[in-house]
This record gives sequence, structure tokens and C-alpha cells, in this order.
Amino acid sequence: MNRRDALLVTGGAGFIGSSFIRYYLSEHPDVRVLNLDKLTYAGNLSNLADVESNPRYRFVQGDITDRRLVKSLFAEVSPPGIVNFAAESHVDRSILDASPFVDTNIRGTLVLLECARAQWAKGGGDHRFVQISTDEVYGDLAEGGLSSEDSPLAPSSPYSASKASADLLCGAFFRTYGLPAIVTRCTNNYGPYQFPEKLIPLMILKASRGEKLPVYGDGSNVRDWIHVSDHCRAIEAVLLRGRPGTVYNVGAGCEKRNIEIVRSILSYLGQPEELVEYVTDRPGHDQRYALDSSKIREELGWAPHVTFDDGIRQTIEWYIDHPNWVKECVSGDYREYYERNYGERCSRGESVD
Ligand code: NAD
Ligand code: TDX
Repeated sequence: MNRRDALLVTGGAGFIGSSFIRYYLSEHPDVRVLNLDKLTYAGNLSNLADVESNPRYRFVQGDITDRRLVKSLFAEVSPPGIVNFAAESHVDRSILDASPFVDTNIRGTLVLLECARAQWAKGGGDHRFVQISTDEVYGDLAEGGLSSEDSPLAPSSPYSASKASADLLCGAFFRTYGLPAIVTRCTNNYGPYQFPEKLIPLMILKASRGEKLPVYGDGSNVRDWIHVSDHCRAIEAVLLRGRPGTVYNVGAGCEKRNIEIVRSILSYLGQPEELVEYVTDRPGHDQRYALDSSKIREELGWAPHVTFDDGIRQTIEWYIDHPNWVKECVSGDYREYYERNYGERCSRGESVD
């Protein structure tokens, strides 16, 4: 893809999308970025405050399921590249209500694919549709193994089922219509601007206030962690040099048990381990994810740069230094969701230790 072109980014006001837009604008001084985001509870324009006055950046508030809007943006901008971050992204919310996950993650991706196909059929060169997916589509793994791009899809939650469906649509559009779609499947991201419903920011905020830290089950579940900046560099590599019709796993090979993460946050903040509260497990909770990401390393020369020790320290410091950003998030819809999720979890939760 020609880097001097326009890029349509969807879901760019969320955690990873905003990090990607900041990075991409700074690395590619000729690219224009159009960010289409619905601004759900997880979208926040202050994530992009430092680029809002950049003349190469434009924001449109809207829904990727709104076919008329997406079609008109394609006609107006004719972007040769799309990176689709827009999604409902939280597993626990998908367990409470799967419908928005099906609407945005499946139907929204379909609308983007169809509009890209219609626009790109008019000609105009080298196109790329990058679908940002997740390691969760492979389901959980026994100790020792790694999921490769060829591993079977076995999603466990409504969230991961909706992401796997979108991946399959991308593959079908490539095979059937030749649409140059590429899917990336990344491990758990952490870093600044992550909405504080996810493990790391939630635990940082609770630990910093001396509140109980709700660890699901016995805390032995394993996630493979990557700093968001490394994920953004991987997406850039795939957008510019990836092979259409293929999948790239993205991981830093950094497996940790949840309880290890929680303990490292408590230790950094000088808080006692007694703040850990083991609560009722997530239904269908995947035990372990871990990726083989040799394909992107060998084919595209990508490698992670941030070590977990550096990344987690910087992330803890960022949350402590940004109380106003946190205050904006932790209100309204979040409070309602939080009370519903943890109210149920903690009232059912017998201690498991
Ligand atoms: P996020 O929840 O922080 O952000 C999602 C963004 O999408 C928000 O800005 C929201 O307003 C927007 N959005 C939601 N529905 C929309 C719609 N219908 N139309 C337009 N915009 C909409 O999510 P995130 O953590 O930044 O994840 C981004 C993508 O990366 C998702 O597709 C997710 O599945 C994937 N992913 C996330 C992780 C992770 O660890 N966070 C790991 C691998 C893959
Ligand atoms: O309060 C909590 N207590 C707890 O023990 C929360 C919020 C989570 N957990 C556990 C559940 C998981 O094993 O921590 C682990 C991580 O949980 P989340 O932060 O909710 O992430 P996860 O379910 O692994 O999914 C994340 O990574 C893959 C993102 O939310 C997805 O969008 C991404 O695809």
C-alpha cells in the first residue's frame, strides 16, 4: 500500500486504535487519517487530544453498521487502506449481553467489507483491509502448546465467537471476491488509555485506592501480554507489507498467570497481598492463551521492543498520573456495568483459597 495515501481507521477513539493513530501520523508525514468511531462507553476523544488539531487527521462520529454513512465516506475519501479496530471488546460484557457484539463485530465488519469491495471495484491500485482480531478465537490451550495461524478456531465466549465470525468473513471476501483482506490476531494488550474494565488498569486503580482486587477463580489463568505500542508497529507492518488473504499472529511471548500480574501491581504500589479477593469465576473462562508469532517475525521482520517489566511500570505510572482521564471513564455506563458484573460476581463468590 502506498503510504502517502488516506487511511480509514474505525474504532480509533478506543485503546488500541488511538495509540495506532498517534503512532501512524507521527511515522508517516504524508498520510491522512480519517477516524470513524461511534464513541461508545469505550471511545474517548481525549485519547486523541494530541492529534485533534493535526490537519492530516479528521474525526467522524458514526456507527460502522450504518451502511449509508460508511458508503458515503468511502466515496468521499476513497481510502486505499482500512484498519478495523471498531468492536465491542470486553468478554464479561459479552456474557451479560451478546447482541451488541454480533451487531458491531460481525454485521459492522460485513458493512465495511461490502463498502470496500464496492469502492475498490472502481479501480485505483493497491488496497488493504486489515481486520484487527484476537488470540481468543483459538480458544484455550493446554500447558505447553502454542496457537499458530493454522490452528482451528474454537471460540469460547460470545465476544470471541463474534471476532472469529468476522475473521471468517474476511477470508470469504478474499476467496470469493479477491478483496485484499488481512487478519491480525494479537494477544492481550496493555498500556496507557486502556478502559479500566480490563484486568491491568482495573487492578492498578483498585490497588492505588487500597480497594479489594477481584481475581476470577483461583487466578491461575494465563494470558500472553504485549505492550500496545508493539502491537501498533505490527499492524503498520501488516498494512504496508502483509500478504492479502492471510492471517498474522502477533505476540511478544510473555505468558503470565493473572495472579502474577496482580501481585506485581500490588508490589509496585507498595500494597499488601491481602487486598486480593478471589471471586466467582468468569463462565466459560479460557485457561490459557499463547501464540506462535514466528510468521510475522520471519516474513515481515517485526519484533516486540518493550519488556513487560518496563511496560507495566510505565503503565502503572501513567494511570497514577492521569486521574482526570480515569474520572471521565469511571462514570455513567461504566458504573452501571461495574455494579452489575461485580455485584453478581462478589455476591455469588465464595472464597476459593
Ligand atoms: P476498545 O473497547 O478500547 O475500543 C473500541 C472502539 O470501537 C471504541 O472507540 C468504540 O467507541 C468503537 N466502537 C464500538 N462499536 C462501534 C461501532 N459500531 N461503530 C464505530 N465504532 C465503534 O477496544 P480495544 O481494546 O482498543 O480493541 C480494539 C480492537 O482490537 C478490537 O477489535 C479488539 O477485538 C481487538 N483486540 C484487542 C485486544 C486487547 O487486548 N485489548 C487484543 C487483541 C485484539
Ligand atoms: O476483574 C477481573 N478479574 C480477573 O481475574 C478482570 C476484568 C479480569 N480477570 C481475568 C480474566 C482473564 O483471565 O484477567 C484476565 C484478563 O481479562 P480481561 O482484561 O477482561 O481480558 P481478556 O478476557 O483476556 O480479553 C482481552 O484480551 C483479548 C481483551 O479484552 C480482548 O478484547 C482481547 O481480544
